[in-house]
Amino acid sequence: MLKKKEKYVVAVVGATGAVGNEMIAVLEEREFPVERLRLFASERSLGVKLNFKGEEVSVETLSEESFKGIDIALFSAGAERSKIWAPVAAKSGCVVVDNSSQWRMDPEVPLVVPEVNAHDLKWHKGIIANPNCSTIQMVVALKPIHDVAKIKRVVVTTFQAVSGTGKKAMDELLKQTVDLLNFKEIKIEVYPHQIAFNVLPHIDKFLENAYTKEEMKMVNETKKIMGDPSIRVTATTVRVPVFRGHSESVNIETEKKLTADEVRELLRKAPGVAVIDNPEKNEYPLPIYASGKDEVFVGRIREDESIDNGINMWIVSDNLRKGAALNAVQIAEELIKMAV
Ligand code: 25A
Ligand code: L14
Repeated sequence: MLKKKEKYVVAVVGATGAVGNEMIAVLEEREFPVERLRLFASERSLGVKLNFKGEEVSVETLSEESFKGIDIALFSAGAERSKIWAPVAAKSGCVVVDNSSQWRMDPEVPLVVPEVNAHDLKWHKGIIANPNCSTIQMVVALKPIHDVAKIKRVVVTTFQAVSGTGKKAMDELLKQTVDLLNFKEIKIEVYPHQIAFNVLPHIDKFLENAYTKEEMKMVNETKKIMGDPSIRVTATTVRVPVFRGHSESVNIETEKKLTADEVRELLRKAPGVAVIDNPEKNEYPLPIYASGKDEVFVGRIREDESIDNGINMWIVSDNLRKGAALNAVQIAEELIKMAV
């Protein structure tokens, strides 16, 4: 458990990555009570200095002793690193908020989106998991609907930005685009196919059931965060040549009938949600506008005319902010509210 203090020693593990960078920015912007910031990455980044509140902070490498004196550690260095280092950190009394997929489905680890299930933080044992980016933005919009009308089934298709994969993928999209426009040969390294000017129905690895791991994360994590294993979810996750901001086409079937107006009303009042739904003015959520913002944007809200109690909507959010860094910092904010 976190001890109440005026300011906390905070660590970012994976500080030089796409999500780690954003974590540092979000801690600064939200004026998180940081006594001292410690930054960790691999040996590749030794010597790198990153800016926090106008001061340079040197990147360190991890060792068994690293977590001594650290109160809160935000991890985003991939599942392999979290598997090894999150328990080491927790053992030295530090509370870990882990962005990787490593601990999310562990029954001993709460999986938290503060707007949906902040109450689950009460039972943490030193590690708290930050959900998958596509799942986070979806459940923020689903929760207020589920509370009044009980969602029976969700059918979701995602349109995911390359920044979810990390910096290398962002470089690859940029480089392929420039090379193609200059009639040069392209290099394909990060994804199995060209990503520039293309759409890939493939995120993370394929599993035995023919779904991808990303798709099954959406299925399983949604049930765990919403605390309702009866919600049926099916997902198709797709990579698109967008740098930042995941978009989702979401169809839901509810037990109780809701009109599109009722859904808009519910979502207008929902924490963390912004409704943009004026089709007559061509206004709907777009990843280029969601980029750099904190909200989960919802639009194209309409009744599914093919079933009795169905709603279609379009959900967009910045995958590096609400989908990763912001959600992790919000979890840390909840933790310090609960500290005694
Ligand atoms: O292992 P996984 O689960 O498959 O996940 C790996 C990828 O997922 C991203 C992450 O992006 C990583 O590439 N990622 C992880 N969690 C995510 C989430 N929730 C997520 N993406 C979205 N949502 P990344 O590359 O932007 O960040 C990786 C960070 O982790 C640091 N790191 C690596 N090993 C570490 C470590 N930190 C501590 N201890 C270790 N042992 C990593 O630091 C980075 O901060 P770095 O020093 O290794 O990277 C510095 C720069 O080098 C680039 N790079 C990465 N791999 C290679 C590389 N360059 C050349 N060759 C490589 N093989 C990085 O892009 C970074 O800019
Ligand atoms: O958090 O977009 O499980 O490639 C791992 C892969 C997030 C997105 C996770 C990607 C993800 C990601």
